[in-house]
Amino acid sequence: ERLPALLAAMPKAELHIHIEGSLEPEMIFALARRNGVDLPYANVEALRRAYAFTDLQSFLDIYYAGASVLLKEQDFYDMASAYLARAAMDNVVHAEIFFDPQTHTARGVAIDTVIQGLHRACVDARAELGISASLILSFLRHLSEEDAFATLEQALPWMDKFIGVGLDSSELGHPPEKFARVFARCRELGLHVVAHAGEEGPPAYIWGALDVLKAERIDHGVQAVHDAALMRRLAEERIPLTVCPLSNLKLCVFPSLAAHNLPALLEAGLVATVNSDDPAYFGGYINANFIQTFAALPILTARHAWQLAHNSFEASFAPQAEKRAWG
Ligand code: ES4
Ligand code: ZN
Repeated sequence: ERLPALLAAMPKAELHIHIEGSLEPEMIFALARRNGVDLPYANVEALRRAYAFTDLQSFLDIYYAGASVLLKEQDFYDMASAYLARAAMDNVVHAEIFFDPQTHTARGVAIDTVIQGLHRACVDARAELGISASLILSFLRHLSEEDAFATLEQALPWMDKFIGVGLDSSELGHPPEKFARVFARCRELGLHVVAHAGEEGPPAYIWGALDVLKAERIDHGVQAVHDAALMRRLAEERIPLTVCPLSNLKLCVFPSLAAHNLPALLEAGLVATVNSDDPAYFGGYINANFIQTFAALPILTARHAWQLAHNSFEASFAPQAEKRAWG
């Protein structure tokens, strides 16, 4: 079978990866030791055993606990460097990486520490791995819009080190409209804007992300299939969806990969992409997402593989010339 080899070897862009979700249990324990942070888990195996999620919130509780070991600039550098080295092995040539500053500033870590460490890893990865990497600052939607504004304010001196903003964390009960003003300000500042919507939330949240936040891409968006008018809108405006199959499986959005709607999204002509979301927690990096999804859905062929790789470049915020060179 040559399809897994093609999926692994094809150059691709990764557009939906939370850098805090790339923190492997081994690195969590190494950083805990280095920084003298106490963890509520005895060892790596005990932590891994806690990775049995039932929904988004059950994951987020453990994900925020894992991030508590990140204190120094070098910690953020080491985390992002490890991800970029791993992504390069999967033939990722371009990555747009979410980071959650509020997860760190709430613990007293300066946003300068976070951004400088992550940015230095992106610069070094280009020189050492030939991978291009950009950062997207993501607001936590379970916190207030006022808190998001304060975070944007703290990030202003570092505006040249991130290309856009996103919206993540607990979706249900926190619709996009809650962040209308701060996203308007981000657009005025010339930042790209994306938002998680339609992961667990209804199609109305995807409409809100498009109409109110003016999101250029929708992260997840898999609930769009329940709204025919929305599907037409996404197809006509070529609004990309950054789909994360193993994330959807582990958070019980779909009962199995065989039940995933990626084929329906592609069939409807949407600019769907495949991404890893939180690879250390969901059991695989981007190539594992491709290979396991294609194995579970034999309707997907080499033609779909090419389409998904092509979509990942079209959907990226890389300069037009680079997108064309990648294909
Ligand atoms: C996330 Cl899977 C997912 N959904 C929403 N917010 C997130 N932050 C990190 N992973
Ligand atoms: Zn995500």
